Amino acid sequence: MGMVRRLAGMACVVWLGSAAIAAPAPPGTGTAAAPWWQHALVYEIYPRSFGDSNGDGVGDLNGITAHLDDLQKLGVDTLWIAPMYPSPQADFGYDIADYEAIDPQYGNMADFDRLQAEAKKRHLHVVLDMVMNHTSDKHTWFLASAASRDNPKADWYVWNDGIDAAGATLSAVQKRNIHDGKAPPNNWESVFGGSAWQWVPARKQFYYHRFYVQQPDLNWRNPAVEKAMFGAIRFWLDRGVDGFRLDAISTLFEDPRLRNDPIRSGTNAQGEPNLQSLYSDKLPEVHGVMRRLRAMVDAYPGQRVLIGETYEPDIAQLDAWYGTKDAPELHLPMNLQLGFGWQASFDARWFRTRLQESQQVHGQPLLVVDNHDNPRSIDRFGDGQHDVARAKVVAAALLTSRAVALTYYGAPIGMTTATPTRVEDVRDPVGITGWPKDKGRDGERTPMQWTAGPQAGFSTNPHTWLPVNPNHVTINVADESARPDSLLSWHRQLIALRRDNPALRDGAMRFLDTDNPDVLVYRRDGGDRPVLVMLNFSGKAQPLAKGLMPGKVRTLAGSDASLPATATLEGARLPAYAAWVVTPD
Ligand code: TEU
Repeated sequence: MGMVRRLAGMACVVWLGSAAIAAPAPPGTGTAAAPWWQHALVYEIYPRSFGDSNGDGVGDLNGITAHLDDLQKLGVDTLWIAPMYPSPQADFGYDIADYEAIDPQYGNMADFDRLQAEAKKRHLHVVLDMVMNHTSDKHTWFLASAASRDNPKADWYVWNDGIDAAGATLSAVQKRNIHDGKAPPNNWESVFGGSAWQWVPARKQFYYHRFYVQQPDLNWRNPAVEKAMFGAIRFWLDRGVDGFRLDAISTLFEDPRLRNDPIRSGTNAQGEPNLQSLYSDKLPEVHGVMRRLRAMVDAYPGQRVLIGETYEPDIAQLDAWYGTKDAPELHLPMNLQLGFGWQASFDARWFRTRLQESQQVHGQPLLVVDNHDNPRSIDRFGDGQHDVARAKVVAAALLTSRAVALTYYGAPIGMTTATPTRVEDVRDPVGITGWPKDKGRDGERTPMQWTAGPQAGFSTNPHTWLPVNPNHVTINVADESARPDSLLSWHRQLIALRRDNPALRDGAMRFLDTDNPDVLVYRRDGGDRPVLVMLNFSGKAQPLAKGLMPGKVRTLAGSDASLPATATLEGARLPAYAAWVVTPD
């Protein structure tokens, strides 16, 4: 998928030192020295697919509210709700038609206020998705902008006359997009295929859309755009939301000269040449917007947070998103390298290197291994035979590292990717145009599996927007809650441990036995007792290195039934695909 290509060329960096140890704070709260989000466990909710309260086959806000107790039981403390604003749903909400309202198919503002109030009662923070790069083509801003060249919003989007097609050197994508003798100004391609430029006869001009044609890019060089978008953000801050996940944040600006992006080798799923987004991504001006946004958000009471969707190929480039001490930017840029780097695999060396690097940023790290754009990690890291055992190892790495962790609905129960098998069943447009090379993102967006009953307890309607995965009869919250050895119980155990154990909560992270190709070992030092985490990524029992933790140890969490309650590590073996977390007895 996109990010796998984008992360090509990932650099190797050596871990330099250990982190400062902050004082523990009660769950869900923060102090000035250690704001709540430094210990957050974020849970991404895709509102279409979480809970359907009105039986129309599509999830809604009341459906989320109805399941807050389940989330509290799991132990997460922060909900990121993917876009629930009015939208034609061309990109399932990432095409926003009104930034200050709720899509009627998801409910209304009273439902949102209730969701937020009920969440707060349970010490759950609410983070909204904010799409600043583009709007829907049905947003009134764009409708006005597209009507003529001289309306008050004429310059709110990225418009261009194009170039004379005759005699110009054009890419194949440009050649297919000629109107009134004009070709698009450059070779830029939409992330979802085809030219990134769309002709509008009323203006006799092209507009730029990095994503779907229904998602025109805003012109961030126009100060009125920043003012309007910051106004929308304030609308929600005033309503009490705890922060935002900033969508596609790196692409706000385009090269003022609109130069051609360099061509890389190979073709994308749509059969077009791969481009390097040199002139259409990560322009330096974006950092100015981030600094101003941060200043605005920090001025609000109550520690609001900015989380960024930051696909970066290496840790230095990720670090830039934190800004500096004097000019801070994002609180929590997402580290998507461990989970989605193009070489990501279930391998001790991969996890060790990426976890080591993850600690090298100036602020608090945030690790992500699942989201609504990628096949589920249980499939990406699984081998088809030991998927749950491997998923337990991945969960342990995510939840015992010194990082804010982000998980995605369904991941804690091991929901699998259910990619459509027939093109006529695909809902995500990129899966239709890209079929069969790119089957789209429906597979990771199927309805949440609550029970073994009809529609997995998601809806009373047999026709849900995406089909319920038949494996809900075994993979569901109700059954897994009752099984102590389930993936869900493992998550609950690790989450509680991470919250209550001072070393896991705040302790420095030190890697041991660092040449071991099979077993990843690290120590967390904090409070009065260290914690040792041992993860076997191999399919064989592995001997443990000498001197990891001398004396008798007590098991805090063990993913394999054969692991003893107490043991000495000298001479002990770690079973295949086992995760073992211990502390001195
Ligand atoms: O994704 C931005 C992004 O980088 C995508 O190109 C991503 O790599 C792609 O979806 C993978 O197939 C964000 C949202 O997460 C995504 O759902 C939206 O479609 C996109 O922005 C446009 O808003």
